[in-house]
Amino acid sequence: MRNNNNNNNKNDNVVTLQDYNNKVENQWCPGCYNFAILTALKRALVELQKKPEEICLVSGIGQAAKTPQYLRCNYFNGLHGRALSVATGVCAANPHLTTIVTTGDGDCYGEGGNHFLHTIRRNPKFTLIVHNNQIYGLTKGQASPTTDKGDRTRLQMSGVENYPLRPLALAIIQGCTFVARGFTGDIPHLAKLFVEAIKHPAFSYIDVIQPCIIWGTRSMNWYKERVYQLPADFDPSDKQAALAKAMEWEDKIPVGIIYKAPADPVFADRFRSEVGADKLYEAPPPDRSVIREVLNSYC
Ligand SMILES: Cc1ncc(C[n+]2csc(CCOP(=O)(O)OP(=O)(O)O)c2C)c(N)n1
Ligand code: SF4
Ligand SMILES: [Mg+2]
Repeated sequence: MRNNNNNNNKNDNVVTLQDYNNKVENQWCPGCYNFAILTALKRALVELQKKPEEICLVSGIGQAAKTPQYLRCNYFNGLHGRALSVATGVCAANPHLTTIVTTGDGDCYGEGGNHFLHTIRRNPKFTLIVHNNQIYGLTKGQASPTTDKGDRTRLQMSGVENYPLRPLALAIIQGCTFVARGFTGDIPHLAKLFVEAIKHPAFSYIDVIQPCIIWGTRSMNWYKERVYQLPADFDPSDKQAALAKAMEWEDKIPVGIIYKAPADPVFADRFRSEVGADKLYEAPPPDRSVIREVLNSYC
């Protein structure tokens, strides 16, 4: 795990946006809506007065998955599709860290689709933020599981043939107790959703609409014409109503907290009580010779 800490010019106890800035050169296209997610996430962490050393960001591979490198905090940039497994391990080992996964629709719903389903069932205490641009951005424009049927991409030149995944509905059905959709066209609203998700005492999940201005099949204007905030009288504890909202797409796209329920006991607590591994993060690392012996047993 890395700590990209290169900002040491502050010594008071109030956390500010400045605390999360680092000097890593950003590789996203100018105007990419990933910047909106980065800004909203920093604002949320400041709102919660979380210190950078209390945060661990985890990602897989892709444009979205570069996000952890652009905040000054602990991070783990792992294999494609495997962010959720790493994050589960992080919060099992150290439940005092605020663990957040920031990754893409391809990474989370395609390569990592299996982990998406089973992580929800396992219910670890971390927040999953999916930058959903409905495309494989980094690899230059192939359809992802959320690309709409009929949309033409660089690879699917006659239009995508498959039906798109409906990940929010899947999450509700699988028992996720915090399911939301955010929009990069409204950063203050997105930051509020992040705050609520991080405060949720179990696995929380936000799918964020993030148009890719280079390879995406839908423009920001297309989304703006359809996105609406859930009304104040919408009851997110009503599962059937939430499922209906989670399926809404094309003509109207709701954003906000779609489903919220009382949290079940989280994975790390169950895990620690099962194996008696309290304060696992304080345990010394195992002797290298022991690890070598285990590895050699596979040769
Ligand atoms: C095992 C494996 N398969 C494929 C790839 C190639 N690859 C890298 S990123 C990516 C897609 C990323 O799409 P998404 O998660 O939507 O991120 P975006 O770039 O759109 O933000 C793919 C297929 C890889 N790195 N590893
Ligand atoms: S290719 Fe798309 S997702 Fe990637 S940085 Fe550019 S605009 Fe953003
Ligand atoms: Mg994508």
